[in-house]
Amino acid sequence: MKVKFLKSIYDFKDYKGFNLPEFAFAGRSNVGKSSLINTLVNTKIAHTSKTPGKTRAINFFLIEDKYVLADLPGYGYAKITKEAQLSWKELIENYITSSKNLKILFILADISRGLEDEELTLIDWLKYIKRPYKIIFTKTDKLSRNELRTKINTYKDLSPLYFSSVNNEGKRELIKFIEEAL
Ligand SMILES: Nc1nc2c(ncn2[C@@H]2O[C@H](COP(=O)(O)OP(=O)(O)OP(=O)(O)O)[C@@H](O)[C@H]2O)c(=O)[nH]1
Ligand SMILES: [Mg+2]
Repeated sequence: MKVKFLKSIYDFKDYKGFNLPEFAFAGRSNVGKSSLINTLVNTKIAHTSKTPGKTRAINFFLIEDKYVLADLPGYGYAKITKEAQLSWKELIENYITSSKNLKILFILADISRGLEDEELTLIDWLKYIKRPYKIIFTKTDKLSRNELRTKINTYKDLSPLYFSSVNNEGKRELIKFIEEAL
């Protein structure tokens, strides 16, 4: 896949859009947003880390000269200052409410944790502002086949996607989902 880094923004006033459809990845810090982007495009273009709080800006990547992926900073990471937490929150919320090109917001959640308060609050808010979203459960490689089957059954009403950056599970389905949304 052809991929090019476009830009990082730390402040929403620096966002002008790219006149292309955008897909953004939100989720708790360390859930695997940057890893997912790298897996999707077969390139280590987004920075990843074992330490939560790695992605501090919104990073935009151009894919196949056709659409844009946005890697958002993670939420729910307590070890940064209140001030930084608020500025990330503001950046993410401004982006989600104001981007005219945002097609779908992907909400990533670790399959082992499931959906917690942060995810449920985000989903309620997206419904309220009428923004399309899709849930992606990450790190499916950490579960046994049986555990995974149980989870798939539990969450079937949400029609989520399942993804692993370790064994590429769900990669084709996610690409297909994006292509169909375009
Ligand atoms: N087992 C497993 N580990 C993963 C997977 N995806 C990511 N990780 C690991 O989880 C950690 C965090 O990954 P990142 O992709 O940096 O997470 P992030 O959501 O971008 O984190 P922030 O930028 O801090 O918000 C790294 O140690 C990754 O190697 C996965 O599918 N399976
Ligand atoms: Mg990241």
